[in-house]
Amino acid sequence: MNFHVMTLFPGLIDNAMGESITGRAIKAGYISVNAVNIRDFAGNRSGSVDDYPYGGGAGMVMKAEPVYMCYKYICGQIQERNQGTAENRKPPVRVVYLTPQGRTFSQKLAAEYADEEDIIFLCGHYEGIDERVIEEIVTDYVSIGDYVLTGGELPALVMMDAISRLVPGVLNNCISAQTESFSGSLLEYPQYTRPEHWRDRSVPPVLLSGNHKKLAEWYREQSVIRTALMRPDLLENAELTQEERELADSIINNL
Ligand code: 6GU
Repeated sequence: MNFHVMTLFPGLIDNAMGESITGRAIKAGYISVNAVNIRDFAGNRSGSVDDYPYGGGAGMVMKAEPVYMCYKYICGQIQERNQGTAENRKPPVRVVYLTPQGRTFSQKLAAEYADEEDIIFLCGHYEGIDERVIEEIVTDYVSIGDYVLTGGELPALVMMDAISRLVPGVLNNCISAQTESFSGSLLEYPQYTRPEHWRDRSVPPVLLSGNHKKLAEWYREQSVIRTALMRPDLLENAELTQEERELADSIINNL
């Protein structure tokens, strides 16, 4: 997976992605991060990338041409890399514009993006970007939730994090990406580590039993209970047995 990010703050992207699991995945070659500074394509000595909005109003708008030149530069990099390979015959790379006006990001969309070879993110700042370059290059409009941030960098980082952990090899235990929260529409069961007794709380005895069948049943039951308590809305799309459905309903009806 090759992430490309058009941004005015490439340091924010590189520094965040360089840490923890994504940092390790970059070093190991499972993912790459190419943060490109839109300011490098300002095409004037002052390096200005924004201007006053036509029609007036508060704030500044990012100019079309620097964004377009930045996009063309990244397309050139991708094309050069794919020269003479089968990748060269693939459909055009998706360009994701981070905007609170977009569709809400989800685990399903993360899984869809994880299948792509390249993704280009466009991070806006100021009051927005000249609509014409958005119309020209953007394929996907994505938001990370119903609140307004100062720019698209944090949303791009959120998305890259969620996508990265679905790329084969990034997590050392390949089943953990699947079994965790949201895959299968159930939340994750609670986890415990040593000591067995902490203050006046003990680890559930079943976890010490070593009985794998009992353990699997307990994990599953805890996931159902937890989802019913914390996110009953998720149960609509969950695949539950008759027994599990009754357990969930009894929890919801007793709230
Ligand atoms: Cl993608 N961008 C901005 N600026 N604010 C947001 C967002 C994106 N998603 C939620 N809030």
